[in-house]
Amino acid sequence: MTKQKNAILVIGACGQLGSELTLELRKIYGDANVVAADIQYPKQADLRESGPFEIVDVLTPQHLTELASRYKFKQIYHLAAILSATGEKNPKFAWRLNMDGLFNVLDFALEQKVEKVYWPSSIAVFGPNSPRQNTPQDTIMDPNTVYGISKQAGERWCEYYFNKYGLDVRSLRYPGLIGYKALPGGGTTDYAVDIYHQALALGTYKCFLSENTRLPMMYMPDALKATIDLMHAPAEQVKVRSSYNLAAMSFTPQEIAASIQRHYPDFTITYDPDSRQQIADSWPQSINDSAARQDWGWNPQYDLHTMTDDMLRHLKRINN
Ligand code: VAH
Repeated sequence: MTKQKNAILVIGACGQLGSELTLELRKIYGDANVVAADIQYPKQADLRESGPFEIVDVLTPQHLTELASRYKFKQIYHLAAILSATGEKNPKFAWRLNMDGLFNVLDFALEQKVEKVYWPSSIAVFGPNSPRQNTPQDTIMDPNTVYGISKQAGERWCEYYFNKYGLDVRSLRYPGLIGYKALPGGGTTDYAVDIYHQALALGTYKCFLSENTRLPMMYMPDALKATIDLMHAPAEQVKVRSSYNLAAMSFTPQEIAASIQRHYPDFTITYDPDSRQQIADSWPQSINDSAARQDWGWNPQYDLHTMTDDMLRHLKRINN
């Protein structure tokens, strides 16, 4: 059987980032060339119907080698992971999925001579003793969630596979990501997506973080642009092989509520912090992403109000 050449594999394609990144990559490389993979079939029709889909459990290497009998992959985007809040409920599995999944993909990419691998890190790699304002690219990192520990360890391994084996692995430390196409799964920043849905559905939102909890955030179109810009950058411009700090904005639940009230003056928010408050309090409030700006021209397009305007416009369209 002849293999399909120049294929791109997206593992974790049904997730919040994966479902949007897969569609974006299909626009660039052609629907048939971007293989979406996850442990379950996508619910989203556009993701399901726009190109190939494969059931892959990244903890089963045989799933990957079976794919390699039918596709020659030139790029792999490995997005499957357990996020911060869910990870604290099942720490050992979160470590196993986030780390063994990464090793399986890195080794598969070496075996198959994949040209480039993308793997997402997070601002969760920083911890209580990291500088909280304008957090530098290189600084104290003492993450205290399993998710953050696995992302910090994963960054070390990505840099090791680059230096030791020459594998072109690239990575970004995403802030909280906000999009209208897919719901987030188990993160501490998920409130910033839920609030828009609840504003339209109920006119009120009960926030699981306190009103002044400032966190770095980013609108999904900017996250997609950063990911694709990094992967398209010439290798010599990619000087950071652990993971790049990436930033767009920082805001509090009170500020995002005020942004929504520009459209819905009667919208109300209440606060009922839960265990995710401790996680948020261990993270930076703002990020220094000068390395990404200098090395490959990173430049975000959305701020809080332009994001809110776009989110509400799309959610109203989808819900009507
Ligand atoms: C989380 N959305 O909340 C992810 C992200 C910076 C936060 O890594 O776990």
